[in-house]
Amino acid sequence: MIQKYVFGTPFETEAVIAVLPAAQGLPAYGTIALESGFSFSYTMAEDDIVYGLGEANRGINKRGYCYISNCTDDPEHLEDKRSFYGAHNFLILAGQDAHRSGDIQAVPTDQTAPGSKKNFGLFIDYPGKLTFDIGYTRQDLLTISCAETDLYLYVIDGESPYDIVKQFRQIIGRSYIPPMFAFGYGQSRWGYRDQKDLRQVADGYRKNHLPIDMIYMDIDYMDRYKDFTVSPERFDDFKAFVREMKEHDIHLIPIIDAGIKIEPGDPVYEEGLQKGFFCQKEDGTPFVAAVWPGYTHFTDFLDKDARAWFGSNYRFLTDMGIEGFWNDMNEPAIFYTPEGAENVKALMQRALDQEDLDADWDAGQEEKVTVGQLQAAFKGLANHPADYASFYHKVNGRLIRHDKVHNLYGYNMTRAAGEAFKTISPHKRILLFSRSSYIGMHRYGGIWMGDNKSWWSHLLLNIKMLPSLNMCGFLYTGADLGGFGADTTRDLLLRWLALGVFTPLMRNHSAFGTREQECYQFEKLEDFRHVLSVRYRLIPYLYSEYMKAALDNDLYFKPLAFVYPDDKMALQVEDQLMLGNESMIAPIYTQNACGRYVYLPEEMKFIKFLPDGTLSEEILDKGHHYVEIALNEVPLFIRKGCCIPVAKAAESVAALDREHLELLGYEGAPYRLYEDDGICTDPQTQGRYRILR
Ligand code: MIG
Repeated sequence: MIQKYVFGTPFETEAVIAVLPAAQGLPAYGTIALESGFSFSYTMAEDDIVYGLGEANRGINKRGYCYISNCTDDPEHLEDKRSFYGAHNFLILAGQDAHRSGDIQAVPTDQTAPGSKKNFGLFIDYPGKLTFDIGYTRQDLLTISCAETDLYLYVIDGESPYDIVKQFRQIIGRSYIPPMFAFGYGQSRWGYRDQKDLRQVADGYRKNHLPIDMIYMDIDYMDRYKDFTVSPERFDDFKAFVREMKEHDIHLIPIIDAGIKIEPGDPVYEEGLQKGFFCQKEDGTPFVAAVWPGYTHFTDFLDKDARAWFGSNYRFLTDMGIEGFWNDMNEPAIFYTPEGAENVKALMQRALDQEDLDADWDAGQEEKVTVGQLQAAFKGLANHPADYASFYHKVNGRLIRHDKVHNLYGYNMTRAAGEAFKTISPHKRILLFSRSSYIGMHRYGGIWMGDNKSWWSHLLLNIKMLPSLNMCGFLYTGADLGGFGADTTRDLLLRWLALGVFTPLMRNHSAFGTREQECYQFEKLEDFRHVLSVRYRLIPYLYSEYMKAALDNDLYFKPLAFVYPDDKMALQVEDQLMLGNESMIAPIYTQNACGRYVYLPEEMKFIKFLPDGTLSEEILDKGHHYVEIALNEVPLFIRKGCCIPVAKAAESVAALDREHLELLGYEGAPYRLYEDDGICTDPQTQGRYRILR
């Protein structure tokens, strides 16, 4: 059961599409205070688990830290960070038959008897900054708070966390469905400059028989970083180049950035300006922010006409044969504003004019500029809170200050594209994913997890984020395999790819200036070929499970606890995931490990895809095991009594034989396969199920 509580005059984010009546009174759980902003607090029993929050730091169980929904371009994903690129305000409190202590503060209004199991979900539909203190200030206290009291609070009662997720997913609408080629492997790098570089990547894969379906184009393809342009110096005939790549079964996937370059005479800029589609400052002039193209304007994606206009511009690239995009910098990221730069300049001038620099500890003693002040000023130029409070959106004729709706920006940029594709490409799906997001965006596109690093710890973070994102509707997702920032290593990339084999978005991406990490850059290519082939062999299964998850508002990745709720051990597992309905993954995320411990909540068949193309299969009992997994092997566990289909290896999705599938797993078990042509926009009517035996 879902109750919708209305506080004040909420902004319509359109995250929820189901029409629900407003509930009377207050929620059955927790305490709500409205004196200084909004706050919801709830005392957690010792072993309550908190799930959710999508793209957030730390564990699958979110207890023990503080998280802030405030979409931020921060490439340092350190353990103490509280905000990443997305704002996914959905969580679940999962009670564990706990005996709730007597001296509870902020007493839940409905104290149930000790020993009862209680679960509830919360979705706080609020587009500004929102804080989730989940046992940070006080270990037993959950507090959700924000500065204003205008919001919708959805409270979901359910039998189990899993049931709560399914109910939630029902009201936020069906998850985005990409074309099937998007289940292939993709190579990306910030730094492929031109058609020559891209051709080299295509050759590196095709000539070495390394499977691939997509090559991503980063900002360098554009004419001086202007959206909806292709550099004429770097491509002689872009349309022909797109065609040439497609002849090799390679889809080029260009990036689109949020800011539009200020360049008098440029048609996109001129039109946006003339029609008033850019965000404005208080004085009515368009807001200016420096990003890659230099000074830019930000399209007002909350204005439906501006959205339609921006979206229609994607046609420039679809007309050249492009079938997929990734939307970047849409938090929106700001390097600096002219105002911010002036402030720093003035401060720097004062520092230059004084004889010496005061050390930090002298701050406040005199009027002198301190070293700390200078450093903070430079650091604070980017993504400065004051800048986000200095421009406005037009929503139904009303002006709304950006910081109050900040978390909706990337969502609506991607929505602009998604809505436009309905006209631009009514019958064929377009690949689309975004960096920034809010719940609701999951209907229009997927997300990637942003600028991680080539660190083993980020491989583990990648695993943990997956089920949380699925709970919030983001099914098409994955991280930069091999790591974006810093230099990767061969073993890290191989292990990360062995996780990526199972993530819907399987993309190797790296930053400008880092070690090259295309699979062919390393010795013993055949190991990479093998891992990528396993992905292709599994595509019929992964696609089928993805489609079931999307069409049934279900999860593609689940925590073990969702499937084995009565197994106390399973509740604690954070480095293994259930995939679809038949399998479990347990990736290796430790340097130099030759294997790992796994916990099996029931008997399972342990499968290894071996480098010679054969399999090893072993039935393992319920319990703890140490399993050996070499660097060039891909492990998978199949649930008792289940089977999964596998195809023959292929080098592209188009070349896959999806007709002749083999079953893997328990003898005699059937598999229900979902199939469609992988491209039509209405899979519900076109798709069909086939029982494989
Ligand atoms: O300021 O386009 O997350 O994937 O390669 C960096 C360059 C801008 C950030 C993205 C990353 C991309 C990079 N972009």
